[in-house]
This record gives sequence, structure tokens and C-alpha cells, in this order.
Amino acid sequence: MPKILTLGEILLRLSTSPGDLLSCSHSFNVNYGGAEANVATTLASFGHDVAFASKVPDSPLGAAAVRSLRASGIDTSRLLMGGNRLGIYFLEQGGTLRNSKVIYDRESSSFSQMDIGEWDFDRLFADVALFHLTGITFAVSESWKYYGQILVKAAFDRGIPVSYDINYRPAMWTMEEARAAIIPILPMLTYCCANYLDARNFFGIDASVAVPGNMEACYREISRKYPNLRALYATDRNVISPTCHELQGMLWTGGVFIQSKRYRMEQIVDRIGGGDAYAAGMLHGFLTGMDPEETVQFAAATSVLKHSVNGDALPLSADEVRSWEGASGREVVR
Ligand code: KDG
Repeated sequence: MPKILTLGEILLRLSTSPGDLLSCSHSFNVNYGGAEANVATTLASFGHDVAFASKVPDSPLGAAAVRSLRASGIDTSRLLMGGNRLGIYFLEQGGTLRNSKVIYDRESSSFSQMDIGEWDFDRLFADVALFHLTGITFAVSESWKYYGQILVKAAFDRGIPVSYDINYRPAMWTMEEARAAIIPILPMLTYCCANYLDARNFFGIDASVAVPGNMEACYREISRKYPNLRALYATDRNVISPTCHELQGMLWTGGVFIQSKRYRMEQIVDRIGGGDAYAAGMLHGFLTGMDPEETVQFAAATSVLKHSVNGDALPLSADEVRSWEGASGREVVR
């Protein structure tokens, strides 16, 4: 299997048990999150050779994060140790009547304060056949707005396909900052996760074209402007209640637009990381030579299954996803 490199911040996730409030919880469940770490975990469980690059503190908390990555079968040889602290996020689990709540505590983390010169790029990218990262990483600090661009260019210059999930988080940076950092890298991307809002905001597609339900035309325009993009994808979601959503996968590749089955997800257990699971499913399809139809169905099934599992990533094998997908009665017939 070709080597995949994902790079970003790994966060300690402390979540309440369902029904407990953050303001009066006496214990937390421990998991690890971070968009790129989540993609790495799912790809490793699908049997890929995945390395995750980041920086974590040289402390028992940093060691615990590394241990959890290794336990998932991820190559941690590109991880740097040092700096101040591990970023944390707190999650109050919601339920049918109440939305979940997230509080970030990641200021001055080892990753946000690291210097990009701490990596030897030849070593970082050695043997890498695909590089994946997200907009969250660019938004982590002032320096990361540039570091992200430098890394994408370094991979591109080495002929390594770059996969990017725009994942715009308004809580982390302004649209103006995001546009300044992300637009310059678009010509260097091979795969991109972008929804209709990303199409408007970053790819400059007119708001009359970039609307839900018109993604085929929208992706066609993007690929005309950016012929380097081999595939564009996103999910179409309909939120019915905090624990009931509909999800359909979309993929544009080779001039063809394909949609997956539309799933109705009742009793969602944990929706964090659903987008990362979808991206991991897509990359698995691209790297294993699945055809576009199989790829979008597999990625949608991966994302739906993630919603049934606590934690940010889906640690199931590709066979488990495929056999779940093959079972009948899961599709919303329209
Ligand atoms: O996509 C899931 C991520 O949002 C979660 O793992 C935490 O990376 C994270 C972030 O910064 O929001």
C-alpha cells in the first residue's frame, strides 16, 4: 500500500456522558480528535500505511496521544515532541432534545506554536504517495496560515498528490483570512472536499450556481477553473433533529457527478468526525482503484457508520464497512 501522510493538530477530547452537563460533570470520557488524526485513524483501520505528523508536548499527556495513535496502527515517526501543551476540546454530549456543545482549549498548544523549520521536508515527505490536510490546520495560528501553504507547495513540488478538506470553521478565523490562505493553494490540489458554500467562498462560483441541489453544475465550473482537481466531493445533509439527520454522498470525478444512497440516520450516537470519515472513505476508494460509484457508496457508508460510534474516528475495517453497506433496508427511498 502506498504511504499516506496526514498532518495537523491532535486534540485530547474530554466528553461528558450523555445527559451530563459540562458545568456539573464529575468525570469525562477520554478520546483523541483532530481532523487529520481522525482521517489517519480510519485509513489505518482500512489497512493503509499512514503516517501522522504533528507536535505534541514531551509529557505524559503527549505520550498518551502518541500511544493512542500507535494503537490505531499509525506511523508516528514524523511526530515532534516538545512545546507547551496538548490542545484539548470538551464535548457535552447532546441528545434528542438538546444539541451537543464544544469548548476548545487549544491556545498556545505545542502544534500551534511550532516552527515549520523543525521538520526536514525531505524526511517528512519521504516515500509519501498522498498528502492530506484540512483548513482547520491553517486556522490554528497566524504562522500556520503560511506554514500550511508552504507544506502544500512542498508536496506539490515533489509531485505528491495533495488532498484538502476546506472544513471552514468560522469560530477559528474570518472568511477574509481563510480566503487569503486557501485560494493560493487551490491550483496545487488533486482532491478537495468542498460544499456549495466553499464553492462560493473559495472557488468564486456564482451564488446562483453554487446552491444545494445543483452540485453537478457547481463542480463542473470548479473543474473548468481548476483542471488539476481530479475529484471534488462533499455530503448533502438534512438535519431533522439533533439525533436524526439524512446524509447523501456526492462525488465529481472524470467529468461525472455521482450520488450515493441517501441514508436516514436515526439515533445518532456521535456526529463529530462524520466529515473526516467521509474523506477517509473517499481516499480509500481513490487509492484502491474503486470505480466512482463504489467510492461514493463506500465513503457515505463510512460516514454514516461513524455516526453510530463514540469518538472522533471510525476504527472499523473496510470489510466491516462493506458488509454493513451491503445489508438491506438502510436507504431512504425517495
Ligand atoms: O472534524 C472533527 C474535528 O472537528 C474534531 O476532531 C476536532 O479537529 C478538530 C477541530 O479542530 O475542530
